Amino acid sequence: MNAIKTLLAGLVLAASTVGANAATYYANNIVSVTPGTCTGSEAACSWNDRENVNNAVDGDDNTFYALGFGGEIVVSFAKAVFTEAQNVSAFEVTFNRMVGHDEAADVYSILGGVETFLGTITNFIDGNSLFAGTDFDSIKLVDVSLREFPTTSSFDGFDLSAVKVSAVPLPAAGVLLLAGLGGLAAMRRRKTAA
Ligand SMILES: [Ca+2]
Ligand SMILES: [Ca+2]
Repeated sequence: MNAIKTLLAGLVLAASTVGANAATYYANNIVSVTPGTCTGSEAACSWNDRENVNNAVDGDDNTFYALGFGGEIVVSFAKAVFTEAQNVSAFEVTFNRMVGHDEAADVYSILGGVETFLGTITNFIDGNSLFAGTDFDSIKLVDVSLREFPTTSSFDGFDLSAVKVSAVPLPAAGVLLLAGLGGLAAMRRRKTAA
C-alpha cells in the first residue's frame, strides 16, 4: 500500500510539474501582414494606436492591432517549429466589451508555407482558444468578422493583442495511468479489508 501511495504521489507531482513547466510562447515576430478595411472615421481608425502592427507581438496584453475587415497577419515565435500538440490562443483586448460589437478571425497553423485551418475564434470570453495537433512554424489569423456577424457594430475587425501557444499539459495516457493505479490501490484495499 505504502509503495503504491508513494508511487501515486510521485506521479501526481510529476504531472503537476509537467503542467507548471509547460513552455508557453508569445508570438514575437511578424512574418507578414495585410491590413484590412476600417470603416470608421480617421480618428476612430487610429485611436489607441490600433493601426500599429507591433502591438500584436509586443508581449503586452493591453496593446492591440486591429486586423481590419478581411485583414491578415502571420506571426512566429522564438521557437522555430512546434512539434507537440499545442493550445493556440489569440487574445482580443476587448472581450464582450459591448453588445453587438462582435468580431471573429479564422486561425491557421503553417508549416513550410502549408496552411492547416484550426478553427474560428471570436471576441467572446472563452472563444479565443484552438487546438493545433500538427507541427507548425507560424500562426495566421484572417479577420472574418463580417462573415460571422454581418450586423456587427465593429468597424475594424478583430483586435489582436497577443498570440500565445502552450503545450497541452497532461497527456491522456498519463490520466489513464493515474486512474488505473487508483483502481489497483482500491482493489488492494478491498482485499485487505476482506
Ligand atoms: Ca476591432
Ligand atoms: Ca499587445
